[in-house]
Amino acid sequence: MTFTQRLEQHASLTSSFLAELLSAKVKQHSHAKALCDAMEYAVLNGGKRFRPFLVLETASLFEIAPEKAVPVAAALEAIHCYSLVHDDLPAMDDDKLRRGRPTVHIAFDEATAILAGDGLLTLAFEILSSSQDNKVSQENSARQCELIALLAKAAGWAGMVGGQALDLAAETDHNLKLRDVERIQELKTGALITFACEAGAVLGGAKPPEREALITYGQCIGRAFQIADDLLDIEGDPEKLGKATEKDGTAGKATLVSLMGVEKAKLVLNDMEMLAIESLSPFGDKAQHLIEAAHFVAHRDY
Ligand code: GRG
Repeated sequence: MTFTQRLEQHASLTSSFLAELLSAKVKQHSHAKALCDAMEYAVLNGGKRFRPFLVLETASLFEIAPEKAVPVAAALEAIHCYSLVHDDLPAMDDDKLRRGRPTVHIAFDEATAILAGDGLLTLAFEILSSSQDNKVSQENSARQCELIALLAKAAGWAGMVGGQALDLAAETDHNLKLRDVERIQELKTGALITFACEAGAVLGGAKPPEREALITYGQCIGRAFQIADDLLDIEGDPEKLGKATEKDGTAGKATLVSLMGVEKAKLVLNDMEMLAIESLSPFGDKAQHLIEAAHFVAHRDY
């Protein structure tokens, strides 16, 4: 199976899980139909589902079947989708197009978009805390609590939300150094990607060195993901990306690429790909799909 087929297979499993869950919610909460519709619109609209892929693949290193890991993958994707909805709002990036369609506040309205984001954030923790598979033994209960705490930290003020706050403040700071931008990106983009990789280790009861190896992999992939995103903002095709490009340059915003230059950024991107692949050495051939994922991140065009 090629990497793309594997990515699509995991995406479809995650999408089905979320679609079923959301359609059950629509039936239960028909009084809040616009909210439920907006949540569905935000989640079931394509997207690479790269973070769920990382959860399912890292879990599979420990023989955890995709069906067992999918609640964690879906919870993480719900948080990622919420962050995109809120990031697109007029008070943040003010974007009109996401995944090739009008953003949630354009398709619905601003208040509904805010609530849909809130609904998806809390849905993630509902999924993680009520997943039956995670409850069958005391050991699994401990892993479930650990996942909840890790995801809360990765998504919250000391992770993605904190990174977004620093990113907003950075818009008016013209003295930013490379280290400052790296820190912002580590939090804003890297924290959820690193969580995705550590989650597989937690689900699989990994030994400490295996868990460390997957955290390192996640950190390298996260950094590569952001450099690739900055490069796509300059060199990418808006139609393929399903969103506007050249936003950072127009806003005069410092990015990893604007501070390093395109050539150096591409070298660092290659280094991150290599370091990510090296970190997988404890897993041997079992990590083939994760090796391909590192390549995909560094060379993606969407
Ligand atoms: C509003 C709390 C809050 C956080 C926003 C995720 C984020 C933080 C902002 C999005 C802005 C952005 C372009 C970040 C760069 C990396 C990124 C998250 C890109 C989008 O992720 P993909 O490429 O998107 O995985 P798909 O659509 O494939 O899911």
